[in-house]
Amino acid sequence: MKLDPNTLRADFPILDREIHGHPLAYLDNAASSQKPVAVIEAIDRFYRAHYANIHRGVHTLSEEATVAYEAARDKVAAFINAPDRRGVIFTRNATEAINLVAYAWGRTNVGPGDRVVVTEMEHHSNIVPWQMLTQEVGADLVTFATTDEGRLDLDDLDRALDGPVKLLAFSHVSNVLGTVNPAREITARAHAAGAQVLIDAAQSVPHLPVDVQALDCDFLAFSGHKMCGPSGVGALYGRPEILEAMPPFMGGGGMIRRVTCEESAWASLPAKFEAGTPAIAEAVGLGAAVDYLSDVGMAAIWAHERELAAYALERLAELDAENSCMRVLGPPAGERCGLVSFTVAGIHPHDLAQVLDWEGVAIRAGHHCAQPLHQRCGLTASARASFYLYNTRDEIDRLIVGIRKAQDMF
Ligand code: 7TS
Repeated sequence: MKLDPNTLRADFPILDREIHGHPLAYLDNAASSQKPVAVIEAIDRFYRAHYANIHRGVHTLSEEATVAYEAARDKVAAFINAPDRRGVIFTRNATEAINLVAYAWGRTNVGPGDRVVVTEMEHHSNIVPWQMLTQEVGADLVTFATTDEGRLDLDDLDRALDGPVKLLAFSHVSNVLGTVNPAREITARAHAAGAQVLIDAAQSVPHLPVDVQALDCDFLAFSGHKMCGPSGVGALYGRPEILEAMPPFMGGGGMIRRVTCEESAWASLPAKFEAGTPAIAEAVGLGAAVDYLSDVGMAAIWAHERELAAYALERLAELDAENSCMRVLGPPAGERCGLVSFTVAGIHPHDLAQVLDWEGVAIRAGHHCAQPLHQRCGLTASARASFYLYNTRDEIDRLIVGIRKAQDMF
């Protein structure tokens, strides 16, 4: 079923805001998404009626809070088709999920001379933890290339995997190029080379149906705040047998079975990786976000966003046809998600974002936490419009009008 963004917009109170006297056109969804009433109310209800700490009280509220928190885990597990709920660990965000793997798995499984492979199109969250790990243990960090068209260079993957490679970590969808990477094929090739695979799904889980069993990945990381959920909660999926074999990430309450003054024994999964009081209400909110997205339908959301991206590319191409002013990053419409990064000749992306803000149009400008990719593109910054289920063609038209205004000014 096709979704109707104009109906869905009524679910998002913030979209009623005016910015500098204009209706808000929120086109910065790759950075973070807005929240529907269903999520806001689920959090409100939880704090008003059911809040207590979890997994420790015998009193009623603690039991209710525990049930709500664990129900959210079941929802997240079903959403990504995890084979086992014990493989879903709540973290603060995708960044923490990746760091969990880099510390707990990496420092046990990666040694001197081993290789960790990443791609040139990664977000800093999927580069820096691997730089820290490989520098600490004396392993090599190897990058495989991106083509001029903004695709992963799969021919270069063989070179990158040819060695004692322990892990391949790559993004399912690029937050700058919008490229949807052939994740299943890449994962299969890494497995054939003896590596384990971490997929950074921060830009895919919110936007398209993601199935960890079909992908066959070993780890998958994402954030709640980009998928209509609250900030402060995200998730790591890991194969339970791998998570079982890993030492904990952080020590503290909740992750132990038994503690003496000398030593401790770990709790079973998933508690082993959830030290301390977690983001309880936020997890409940993420569960509500999963329900909301599932009700709308991920296939419909994906189709809508791709349609918007195709329309945006078409409109940007019109501008370019007038005076060759545009450079659009990434592959053609059929191969990308609902975001478009670009530069406009003679206008710094930050100035463009400023002019657009005066028109009520929110976009992001900068390196989008992907400096190596921008260097690869010969840029220091770009402008990015990123779409979600509540965006409309009309908002893209306003983006184009805003770009024209900026061109008149500069
Ligand atoms: N991986 C990718 C591919 C991302 O796009 C982001 C955030 C992250 C990881 C990190 O997510 P976090 O929730 O842990 O911060 N990307 C962006 C962006 O493109 N603009 O702002 C944040």
